[in-house]
Amino acid sequence: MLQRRLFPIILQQFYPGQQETCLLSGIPRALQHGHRYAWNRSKATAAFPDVRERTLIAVKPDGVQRRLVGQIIQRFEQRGFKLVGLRMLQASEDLLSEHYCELRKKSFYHSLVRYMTSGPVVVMVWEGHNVVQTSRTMVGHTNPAEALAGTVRGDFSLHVSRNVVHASDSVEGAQREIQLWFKAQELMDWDCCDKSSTSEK
Ligand code: IDP
Ligand code: MG
Repeated sequence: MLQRRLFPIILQQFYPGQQETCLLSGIPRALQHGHRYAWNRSKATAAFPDVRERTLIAVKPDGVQRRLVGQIIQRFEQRGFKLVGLRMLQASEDLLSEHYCELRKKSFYHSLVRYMTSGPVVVMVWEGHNVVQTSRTMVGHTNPAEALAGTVRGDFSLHVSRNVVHASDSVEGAQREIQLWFKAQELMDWDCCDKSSTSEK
């Protein structure tokens, strides 16, 4: 009974059906969606802490140019995450301005967009337990000079303006970015035959 009531809530969490814009990015989520959002979220996450948590990982143009796509995919596969979406594309300035909407006022914003449009990117959606936080750790500090060895940025890059890879920084951010880069039908639902070996669930 409880599960029947919670599943639609969870589906709404992960597939809200509407592409959000950044126009509301300065406003707290609970206010954007009303109190029900906050209530639903806390109920849903309490019952199913990480059901189908997904994140957006992108190999940036420098990573593609340097033929690092395979090694980056391998790290996420090796860790036990499940690949549910993959696209190679030349990103437009419009898409990047949505993707990096929080950085539009930064001094480096225009050079960031130039860098991100300088060649194709490979964008992926990965799924699994705590994938957002774990992938941030795997990717490493924004500035490669501070990134630890063993992280993607710590192993493959030198400078903050060429840091090889993007990873969403929160569950909400991941949902927004996934909707920006992928249509719902481009994401694959499939069962990993080894899922009981990588997680209890
Ligand atoms: P993140 O990629 O680790 O989440 P953000 O602060 O969200 O870091 O910045 C987005 C991207 O903007 C960085 O990955 C990097 O490519 C670029 N960036 C951030 N800070 C600088 C900077 O000081 N100079 C140049 N580029 C920067
Ligand atoms: Mg970021």
